[in-house]
Amino acid sequence: MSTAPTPEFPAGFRWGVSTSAYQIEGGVGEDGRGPSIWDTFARSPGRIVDGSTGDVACDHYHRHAEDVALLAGLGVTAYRFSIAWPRVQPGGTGPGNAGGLDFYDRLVDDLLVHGIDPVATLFHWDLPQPLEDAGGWLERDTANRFAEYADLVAARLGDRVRLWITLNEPFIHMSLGYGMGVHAPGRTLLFDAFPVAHHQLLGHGLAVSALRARGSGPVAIANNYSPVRVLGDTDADRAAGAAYEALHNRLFTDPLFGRGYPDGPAADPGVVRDGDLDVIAAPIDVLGVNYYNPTGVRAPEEGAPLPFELVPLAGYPRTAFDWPVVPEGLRELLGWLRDTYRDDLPPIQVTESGCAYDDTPGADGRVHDPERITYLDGHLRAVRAAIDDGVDVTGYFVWSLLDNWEWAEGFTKRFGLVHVDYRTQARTPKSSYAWLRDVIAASRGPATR
Ligand code: PNW
Repeated sequence: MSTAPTPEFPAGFRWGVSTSAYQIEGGVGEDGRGPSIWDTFARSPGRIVDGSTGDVACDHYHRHAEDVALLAGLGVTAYRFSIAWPRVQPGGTGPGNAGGLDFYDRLVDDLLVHGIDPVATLFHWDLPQPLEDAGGWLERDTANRFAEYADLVAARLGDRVRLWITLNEPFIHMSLGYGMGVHAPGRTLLFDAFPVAHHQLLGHGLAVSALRARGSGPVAIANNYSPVRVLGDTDADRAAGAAYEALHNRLFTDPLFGRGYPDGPAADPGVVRDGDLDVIAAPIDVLGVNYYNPTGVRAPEEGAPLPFELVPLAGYPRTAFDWPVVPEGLRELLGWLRDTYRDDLPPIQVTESGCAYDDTPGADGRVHDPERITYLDGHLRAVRAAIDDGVDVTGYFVWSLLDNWEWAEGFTKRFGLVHVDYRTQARTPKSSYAWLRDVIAASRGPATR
């Protein structure tokens, strides 16, 4: 970490933390919630490294008041959470479930009482199981169901949510969920998963219209991006880099800005119908950017199944996930978005940035996580540098408030600013929490506190 204080940010810069429903809520059988694909997936033997499920997770469903108090103590101006579709519309279609809607209604009100902007993600991967039984995102109708669900939520919360995020990381949901089978629903279709990309994007566009029709506040999508580092200097290496860039960085972004699909992933005319691209290009107010690390790419071996080979980047510190720590990659990425999408690009908010480390309480009960402080300091400097480069970045959300259930990794990866003891559910703010609190306070200044 640099010894200079973390730089200040423009007035009104949004300081936040992010979570998602299945990763923190628990309470899976309560108040009329229906099953999600993650309930099913986590129960299938061998899918989750520690054999755990999200049945209890951080028990946020019962401890939300304590968690909002932690947000208030941190001084964030926004909290990004996700709404569990199976909680508010258990069948994936039809009437809403009052018990589920009431939970989010209370959460939103509690945030507003504490002066925290509610930022609500509508889909963070927990599809109602009945929709998966009907084909999931491989089915076009799931896009229509998603818009109907967005309307239902907006009817209840639309007057108070300050930023809507339609989808979280549709690329990861497609690739790990439907391509590789590492996430729910556990399908292994590789490139045949393309309809999942189109139907998610179509659902996004239809949901934007539904939210607008309700007069709701600003709308965004949260994509994950990874700057591509081409390793090697042959034309084949560069072509591999371009192929990976099209898949990871452009497939879910070019169509948002009226550019259609990039070359490569084939836009099957049986899937992409007339008018769909106009629906998908409905204007958005903010682009949500989730950034973790760059990707090393080179040409594949002859006859390999993929048009690129991914290579771990050497020479960087690594997190407990073995992901390289490359703060300058965030500045590079923000510049790439500006240079690629130019006048079409709305303001950006970094909707996820964070790291997993093996944080354990010391003998004094405190949790020291200096690596996370170094990580956040570096990434905030990268955002500040991008703003100085002329990129319009209006917010930064840390993943995550709490240690939580990290999908296929179960409870083995701790991303939180707050440590969670999963036996007692005790929350212990880590040293990074105190550090970030001070950074936010210094940046916001006394007048806005
Ligand atoms: C994101 N990858 O997922 C999600 O939005 C969060 O729910 C998750 O907890 C967080 O990042 C940390 O993993 C990702 O394989 C999952 O590159 C996998 C990848 C990236 C992001």
